Amino acid sequence: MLKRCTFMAAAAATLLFSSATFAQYKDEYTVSTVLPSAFPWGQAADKWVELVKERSEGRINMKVYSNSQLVSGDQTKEFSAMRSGLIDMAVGSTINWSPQVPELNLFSLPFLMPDNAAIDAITQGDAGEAIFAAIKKRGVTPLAWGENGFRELSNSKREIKAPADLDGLKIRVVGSPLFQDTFTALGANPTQMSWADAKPALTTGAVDGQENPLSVFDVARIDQVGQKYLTQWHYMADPLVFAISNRVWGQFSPEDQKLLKQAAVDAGKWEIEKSRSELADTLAAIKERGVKVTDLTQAQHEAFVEATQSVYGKWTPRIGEDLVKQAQDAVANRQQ
Ligand code: X2X
Repeated sequence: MLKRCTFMAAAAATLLFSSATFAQYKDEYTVSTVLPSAFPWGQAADKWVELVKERSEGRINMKVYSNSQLVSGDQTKEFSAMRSGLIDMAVGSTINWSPQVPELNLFSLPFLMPDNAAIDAITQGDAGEAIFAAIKKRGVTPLAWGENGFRELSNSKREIKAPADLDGLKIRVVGSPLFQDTFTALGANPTQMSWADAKPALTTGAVDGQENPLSVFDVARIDQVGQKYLTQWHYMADPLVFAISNRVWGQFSPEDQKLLKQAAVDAGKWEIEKSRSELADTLAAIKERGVKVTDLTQAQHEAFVEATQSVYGKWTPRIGEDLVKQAQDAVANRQQ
């Protein structure tokens, strides 16, 4: 009898201890994205959800809410909503979170990263770690990297081969004021608006052009709204970050934190490889639909680099001198 009582007391204590340490899990965790499942970005989120469900044997359930619907279409509010716990998790773009995390503007510095190896050298090295620390400090726990891709320039008016060709063109941009500065430096007329508003604005001709990765141009059929010219200038690439609100993160047991993180790492790797390997086919499909695709010569490329130098002067102090230097060193020393 005594033995039995002791056992029951111990069992009760264990129960009490575990429920005090880890709050009851929610039936479902919200995962915010801008782009839905037809795009690599949405597929990255889907993969994360699937891996977590499988590996937790259905204990942890996540549901993707795309088109920034949890923030009424305003993608630049996603980070704040996650920080405050209105959104549990997200697979978000560095561009959209840069108003709240100034360090994320690093990736938007024009022509910082010439190729995929340069992106990887930053995200997988010390600079990437410093960026994750900056995100964590602002209330969100970053778990892994994904990729939206190199952003190319399209417009309805003319072929763009030199900064002068951009003169006066109205270009839709998103996110941080850095984009205003880049496009103003190039002589264009940038207008900030959400993705939800972008296609209608292109359709009515309220704007002449936009910049997005080839996969986005292709899947969203941007050519159908009069975007006949596309310049592959690779001026920047926005990594995606798999992340979870600090408030929610603390409620998971250490084992489940590990599970969530590993699933994000695996989903991110899968998505990055997939989207990079699909790029050539995507480009071919875009050309086939009659879009005039322009590649720049080295000299033409240099003219764009030159014209956007002022952005570094203004934005390096805001991003952090050390971080910019760390990233530039990583790019210079990258493995090809
Ligand atoms: O709005 C965009 O251009 C998009 C979909 O690429 C981002 O969310 C950064």
